[in-house]
Amino acid sequence: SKPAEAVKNAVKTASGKIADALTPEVPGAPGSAPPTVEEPTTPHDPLPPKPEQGAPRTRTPTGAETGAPATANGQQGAYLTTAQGARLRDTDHSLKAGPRGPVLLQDHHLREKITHFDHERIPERVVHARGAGAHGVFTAYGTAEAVTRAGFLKKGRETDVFVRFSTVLGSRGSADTVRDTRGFATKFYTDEGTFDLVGNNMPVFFIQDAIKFPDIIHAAKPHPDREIPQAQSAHDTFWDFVSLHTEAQHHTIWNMSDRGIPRSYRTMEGFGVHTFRLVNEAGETVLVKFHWKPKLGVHSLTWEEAQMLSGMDPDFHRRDLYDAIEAGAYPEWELGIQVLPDTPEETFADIDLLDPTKIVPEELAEVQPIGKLVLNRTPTNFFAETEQVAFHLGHLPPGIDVTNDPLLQGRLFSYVDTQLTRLGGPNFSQIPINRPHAAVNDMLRDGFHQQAVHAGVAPYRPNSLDGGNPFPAGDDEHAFLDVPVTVAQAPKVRANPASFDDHYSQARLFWLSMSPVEKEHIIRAYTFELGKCYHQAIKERQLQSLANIDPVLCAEVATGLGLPAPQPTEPLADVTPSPALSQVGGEWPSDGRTVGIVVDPDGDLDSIDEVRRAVFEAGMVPLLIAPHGGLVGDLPVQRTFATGRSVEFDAVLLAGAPAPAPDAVPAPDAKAAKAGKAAKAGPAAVDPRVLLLVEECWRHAKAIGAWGAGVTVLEQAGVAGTPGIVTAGSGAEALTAVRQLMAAHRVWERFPASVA
Ligand code: HDD
Repeated sequence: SKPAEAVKNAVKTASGKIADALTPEVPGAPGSAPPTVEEPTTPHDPLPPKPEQGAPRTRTPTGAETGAPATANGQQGAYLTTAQGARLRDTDHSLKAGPRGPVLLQDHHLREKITHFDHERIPERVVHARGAGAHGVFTAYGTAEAVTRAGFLKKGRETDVFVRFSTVLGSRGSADTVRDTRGFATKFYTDEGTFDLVGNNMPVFFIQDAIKFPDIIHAAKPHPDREIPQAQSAHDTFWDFVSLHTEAQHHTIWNMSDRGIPRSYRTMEGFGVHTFRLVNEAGETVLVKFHWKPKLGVHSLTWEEAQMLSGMDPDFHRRDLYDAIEAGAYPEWELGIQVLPDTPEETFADIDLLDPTKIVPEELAEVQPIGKLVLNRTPTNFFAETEQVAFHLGHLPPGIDVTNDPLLQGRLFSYVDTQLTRLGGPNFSQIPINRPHAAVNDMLRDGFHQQAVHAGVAPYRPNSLDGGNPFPAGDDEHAFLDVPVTVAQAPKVRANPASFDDHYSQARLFWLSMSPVEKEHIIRAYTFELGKCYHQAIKERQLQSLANIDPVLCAEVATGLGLPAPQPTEPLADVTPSPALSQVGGEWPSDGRTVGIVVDPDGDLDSIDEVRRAVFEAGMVPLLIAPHGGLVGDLPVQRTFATGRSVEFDAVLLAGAPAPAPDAVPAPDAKAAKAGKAAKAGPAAVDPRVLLLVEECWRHAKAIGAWGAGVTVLEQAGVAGTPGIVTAGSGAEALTAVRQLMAAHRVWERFPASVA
C-alpha cells in the first residue's frame, strides 16, 4: 500500500510539493514503476461505523436516562453560554448606550438569540402534520421465518421502534379528535437497515394512483380562499372530489364510520394498505398485507364526544398516549400478515392485490400474528423526535419488497422528496431519530447539514485508495434482494387495469358488515358532512354514489338532507359481509382507561380510597372529581366540576351527591319558584354540573355506577334503571359491575338504531 500512503502523505504535507510528491509514485503514472499492489478484491480494514450512528437517546417512563451520555439534556455545563461556548453574565437586557439609550448593533448575543429564535420553525408536513410519537420494542414470534429472510422477524429477535400516529388533514396545532383517517407509521431500527411501515388506521385509500394525491389533498384541505375549515372533510371541495371520483367511495365510508374518530391511538388497528412481496432464504416469494391489531381492541369516540373534545381537550389523543406510557399502561399491538400466493395475476379470490382501494376480507385470508409491538417510552423532545422523524416506504430490509401497486410506486418517490424541504436537505437520515441502528457505510457525501466528518478519500467505487471499501455484500451477507419479478411486455400507457373500475362492491361490503348501531353512526356522519356543504349539486351527486353502495343508506341520508333518494345507476354488488370489520362485539381489557369518581366532600368518604385503589389495581386511571381542588378528606382531587367533563372518562362512579355551589345558577325548580310556580317536593338538589356529567355519560353509552348517596344523582338525572346503570351496595360492588360493562367498551343498546 506504499503508493497510496505516499499520496495521502503528499496531500497532508501539501503546500506546493504535492505535484512533485505525486509524480514518481502514483501507480500507472507515465514513467513510474509498475504497480506493487494488486487491485483489492476482498474487504479489509472496513471503516468503523460513524460515531454518531448510536441509537437516539431515550429515557424510561419515570424520566431516568437509559445509557445516555453525560450531555443527555443537550446541555454541557452549568453556565449559560453563547452558541460558541462563551459564558454569559446577562441574557435579559440588550446592550444599550445607557439604560435609556438605543440598543447597539454590536450586541452579538442579542442577535444570536433572536436570529436562532426566528428560525426555530420548520415547514409542517404537507399531510399528517399533527402527530404524536413513542418509542418501543418489537419482538418477533418467528412465525414469518418461512416466508421472509428479514432478520428482525426471526424468533425472539427484539428491535427498537419509533411510532408516529397522526391525523391527515389538520395543521400541526389542530385538534386530535376530528373525523379523519389516522396515520400509523412505524420505524423498525433493524440490524439489517431501517424498515418503515408507513400505514393508516384504514386498510384502503382514496385513490389508486399516486399521481392523484395532490388532487385529493387539495380537495380535502381547507378552501384556498378563506382557509377554512381546519382539519375537516365536511366541506364542498372534499365532497365535490369524492363524488366525482368514485374510486374514493370505499375509503370515504371508512372515514364516515366510527373508524374516523378513534377513542385513542391505543385502540386503533393499523394497516400497511398496499400488498407487499416477501422473499425467503430460498428466494421464494409470497404477497402479504400487514395488519396491526391493538391488544385493547378497536374502539371509537361518539361524534358528540369527538366534537366536545376538540374544544375541551384538543390534545386528547396525544395526552392519552403520553399518559398511558408514563403510567406504565404500555400500548400493545400484534403485527400480522395475510399471506397470499404470488401468482402472475396478483389477485386473490378475484380481488386485485395491486388495487389499494380493496381489502382482502379476513374471513378469506386469516391475519397471522408474526410479532408484538410494545410502546414503552415517551419522546424526550417533541421537535427532535416526533417532528423530525422521516418515514419512507423505500426504507426496506432484505426480505421485504414492494409490488407494482401504482399508489405505492409513487409514494416511493414522494417521501424522500418531501424531506428535502421539510428537513432542509439530503442528510435527514443523520438526524438522531432517523439514524439507522445498522452500520452505515454509504458513499453519500456533503450537502446541507452534513453532520459526519467522513474519513477516507474515495467515496466512489471501484477504488484502490480506500482499500477498495466499501464492498458490495453477497447474497449470504444479508444484502437487500430486489426480487427479480418478470415485467410483462406491454405498451407504455397511462391507464389502469379494468379491475380497478369496480368502485362500489367493497364499500357495500363494508356497509353490510356493520352492526345496526354502526350503520346509524355512518348515516349520521354522511348527513352531518353533506349537510355542511353549500352546493346542492354536490349533495345530489354524493347521494347517487350512496345509492350505488346501498339504497337504505342512501334513503336515510337523503331524508336527513331533505332531498329525494336517487335510484342506483349500477347493479348492487352481491357481497358476503365480513364480520371482522365491525367494532361491536367481544370483550376487551380495560388497561389504561379512565374512571371518574364523583365525591361529595360533605358526604360519606369512607370507601373512596379503597375504590380508588381498586380502579388503579385493575390497571385503570382513577380521577377524583369534587366541587373544589386540593384535598377531600386526605385524598387529592384530580378534577373539579370546572375542569372535568364527561368526555374525559370511560366510566363514572358516583360516590355522593354534591349539593349545588352557593353561587351556582339556580336549578330549574328554583327558577320555577321564582316565577311563582310551586316547586316539586323531592330529594335535596344535586349540583347541576354533576347531572350534566351523568347525562352526557349516558348519551355516550358509558357505564355509570352509584352507591350510597350517589344513587340520588341517577334518579335526579332520570337515568336510574336504564341499561348500563349500576346501583350497588358498596363502591367495590359498583366497580366490579362497571368493569364488566366496560369490557364491551360501551353500553351499545343505549344508542338508537333505525336501520337493521
Ligand atoms: Fe403519505 C406522510 C400514510 C399515500 C405522500 N403518509 C404520511 C404519513 C403517513 C402516511 C402515516 C405520516 C408519516 C409521519 O408520521 O411522518 N400515505 C400514507 C398511506 C398512504 C399514503 C397509508 C396510502 C396507502 N402519501 C400517499 C401518497 C403520497 C403521499 C399517494 C404522494 C404521492 N405522505 C406523503 C408525503 C408525506 C406523507 C407528502 C408528508 C410528510 C412526509 O411524507 O414525510 O410525502
